Amino acid sequence: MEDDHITSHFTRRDLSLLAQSSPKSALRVITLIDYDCFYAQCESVRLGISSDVPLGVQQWEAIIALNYPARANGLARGISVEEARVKCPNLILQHVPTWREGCASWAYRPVSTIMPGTDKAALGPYRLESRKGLELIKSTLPHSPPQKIEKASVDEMYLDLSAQVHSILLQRYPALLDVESSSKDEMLPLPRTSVLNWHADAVFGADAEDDHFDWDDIALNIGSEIVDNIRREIFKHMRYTCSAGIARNKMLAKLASGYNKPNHQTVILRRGTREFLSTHKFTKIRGLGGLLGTQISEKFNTKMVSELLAIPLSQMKEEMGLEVGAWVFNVIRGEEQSEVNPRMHVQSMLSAKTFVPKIVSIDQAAKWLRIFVADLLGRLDELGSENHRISPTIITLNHHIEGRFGPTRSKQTSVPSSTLITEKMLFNLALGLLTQIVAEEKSWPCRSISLRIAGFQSAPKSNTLISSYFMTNDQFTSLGLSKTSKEDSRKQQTVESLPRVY
Ligand code: TTP
Ligand code: CA
Ligand code: CA
Repeated sequence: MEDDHITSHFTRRDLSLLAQSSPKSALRVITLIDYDCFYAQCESVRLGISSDVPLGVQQWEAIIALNYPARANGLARGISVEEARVKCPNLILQHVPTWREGCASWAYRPVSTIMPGTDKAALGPYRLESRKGLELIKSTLPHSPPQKIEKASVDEMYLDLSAQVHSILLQRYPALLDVESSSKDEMLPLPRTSVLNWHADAVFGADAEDDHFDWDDIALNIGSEIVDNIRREIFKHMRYTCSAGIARNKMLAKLASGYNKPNHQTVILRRGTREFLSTHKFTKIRGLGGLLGTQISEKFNTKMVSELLAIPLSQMKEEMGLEVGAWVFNVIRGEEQSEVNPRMHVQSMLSAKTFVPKIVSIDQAAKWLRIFVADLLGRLDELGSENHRISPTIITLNHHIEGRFGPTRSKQTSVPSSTLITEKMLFNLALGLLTQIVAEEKSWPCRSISLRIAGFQSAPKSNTLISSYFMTNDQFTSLGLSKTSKEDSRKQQTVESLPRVY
């Protein structure tokens, strides 16, 4: 046969690294799935509004999410409500739900009644949808090999599909099993496949003439099929569309997910990487969006990947430092090996409110403490699982007389581990802390108060003897949580008006 003398670029070692989902595997399959206009879709599905009607999600006077029909009318995130109404008179605007001073739970309220003085944005419904989507994805994937899913934000997740793709590869190409006995360094036979159904809307590198598909292409092809199926399931069960990128690492997968929005998926093959990256400004690359990206564009006087490719490694290292220089040199060539990390990294949670006008009494503050507690407990529930409840061991109250950038007084106490965590119990602890602060010096009028819980532990739900069932450090880590240390607590999750939480 014609291709008998041609071998794959990959070895049996590459195949076994794929089975282990090793970041070093040259055959890796990573995807990033991102919901299209997430909050806007949550609202249009909840309200039963057709997806072709322009819709935006409002928080105070800002619009924080817009669906694609609204974007087609020239609207972009950040536009004011007033301006949006002028540009797109048939725009439907839905305000995010709010917590309200004196009310026990968040609710969707008439927009005319929502005031920053009395309300606090509640993003629970979006987090809940996000969580449902994650559970659905888990249910579409086999349990073995173990699933590797990283929730990267409220509406996106990375999946390392390598191990699953490996099992499918062996089922579909049983000849690969025959190389089981050969040396790890021996080149694999080339796949005898010249036509592939890509299950994708764009594939970079698929049309290279005279080129044979190799195992990395086949692996990404299988990945694309899995992702296509996941997206169909999400639409079928939740009516949400999402976009996805499928590639050999997180950086390419993320960039590819945004290539063809909405409701499309894009595959980047090795030989298509350069073509794909050259169409982008390097500031779009994960890790190059911030200060580092600015430094590079100033140093080399360009924003385009294509122009940076001309800079030799030695010069890149000289200008950017050895490590950063090497990283940049590789990443603009599409080489990157960061892991898909299923840990949630939640070390603490904060609920806060800035008061306009300032509040003047402990009674007023108490109403907000109730809201903080309800907010935090709702989020704790989301962190737990069917069988385990997560509880904090430390609660801290911060009092900012002039706002969060002014002088701050804090009090902290431990949360008893032997009793059930209830709203009442946390509220009493918080109120006790505030009472201590107020007793020490003049505390009113006050601009802002926040409540933080930390030191999370996990306990089985059905058991009343909670304290004897606390997990060991290792068990805890495997759950995706880590014990909080002083060091850790600096990297906290903060949530007030910014909806960007885990
Ligand atoms: P994104 O994924 O950045 O945006 P999107 O899903 O609305 O639109 P796209 O189709 O382009 O992916 O953010 C997800 C949600 O997070 C978004 O629906 C609203 C919220 N969000 C904010 O509230 N403020 C922000 O600045 C950003 C970027 C997002
Ligand atoms: Ca999105
Ligand atoms: Ca996103």
